[in-house]
Amino acid sequence: MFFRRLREGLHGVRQRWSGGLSALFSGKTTDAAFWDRLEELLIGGDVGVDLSLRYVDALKKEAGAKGLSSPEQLLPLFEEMMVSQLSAIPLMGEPVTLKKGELTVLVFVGVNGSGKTTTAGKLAFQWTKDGYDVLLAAADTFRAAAIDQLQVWGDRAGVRVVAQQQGSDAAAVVYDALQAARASGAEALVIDTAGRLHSKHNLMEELGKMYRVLERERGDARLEVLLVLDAVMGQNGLAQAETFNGVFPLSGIVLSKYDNTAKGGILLAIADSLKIPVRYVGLGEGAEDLRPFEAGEFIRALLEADDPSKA
Ligand SMILES: Nc1nc2c(ncn2[C@@H]2O[C@H](COP(=O)(O)OP(=O)(O)OP(=O)(O)O)[C@@H](O)[C@H]2O)c(=O)[nH]1
Ligand SMILES: [Mg+2]
Repeated sequence: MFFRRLREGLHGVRQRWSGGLSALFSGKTTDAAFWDRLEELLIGGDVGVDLSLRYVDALKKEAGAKGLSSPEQLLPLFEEMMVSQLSAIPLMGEPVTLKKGELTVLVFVGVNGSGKTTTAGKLAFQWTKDGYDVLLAAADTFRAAAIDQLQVWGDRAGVRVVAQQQGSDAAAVVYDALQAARASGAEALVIDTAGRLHSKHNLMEELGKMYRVLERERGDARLEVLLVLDAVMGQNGLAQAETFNGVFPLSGIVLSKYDNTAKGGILLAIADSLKIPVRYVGLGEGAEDLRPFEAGEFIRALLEADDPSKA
């Protein structure tokens, strides 16, 4: 089921990126044109210039060392190269685990509309279903609608939402929510924050303030910070990850909207330069549409021939 959704979600990627890759790897020779085209497809797929060149070099070397000359023989090597690059990062594909009787605080950050509130709602729903005691916090105080939207998820999950008035200090909401979580013995405090441009200094500063409150007040509660990245983000995802990580050290990424048109290469670039693991993928708007990321399947689906009978 998961794989099928992932494959459906990856349909856009395959068409735009690996449609070309699978055609390339079903060709006859690994001549200069082959390597140029590979480089071009990788860069076009948001892998980034630097990493694309390194992949091409590494694959060339392996091909030479092993005496392989047909693209078909190189495909599994290439796949393995990308999978092991992702898998080498600690916590890659690991969902956030809760501990019975202990508090885990989970904060969602990201740019406007990336899927923070939805992902917070999905996790609150799933964790409640798994028998954990969960609390939601509406630290997006910019829009009244944001609080209402989280409340809808709270109602759906049967989870209390800690909120203040629209326009109040987000760090104060975080402080209140932390006290409430302690007082009620909650095992998860899931904090939704306002969407903000990573390039807007004052908004990032507000996030920094939330971080300082959490660090100061959380005691022995565990803190997890997930950046929600919209799958269609492309190269900009790397800049977002870099900036957010500088303000609120990230423990992972959620790749949302993978059921829509999606580009995957940016994950490789982020993994390469920032070593931040992808923990979840969002595959729709429903409460169940959040799954742990799976590096092997992700890369295989990327590279697979676009065979409609399997989709
Ligand atoms: N198809 C699909 N839609 C999603 C997914 N995640 C979120 N959405 C939709 O994307 C839109 C934005 O999601 P939100 O959760 O409101 O995003 P946000 O980051 O909280 O947005 P702001 O608070 O405005 O910054 C909503 O219409 C969601 O239903 C996903 O995995 N798949
Ligand atoms: Mg939101």
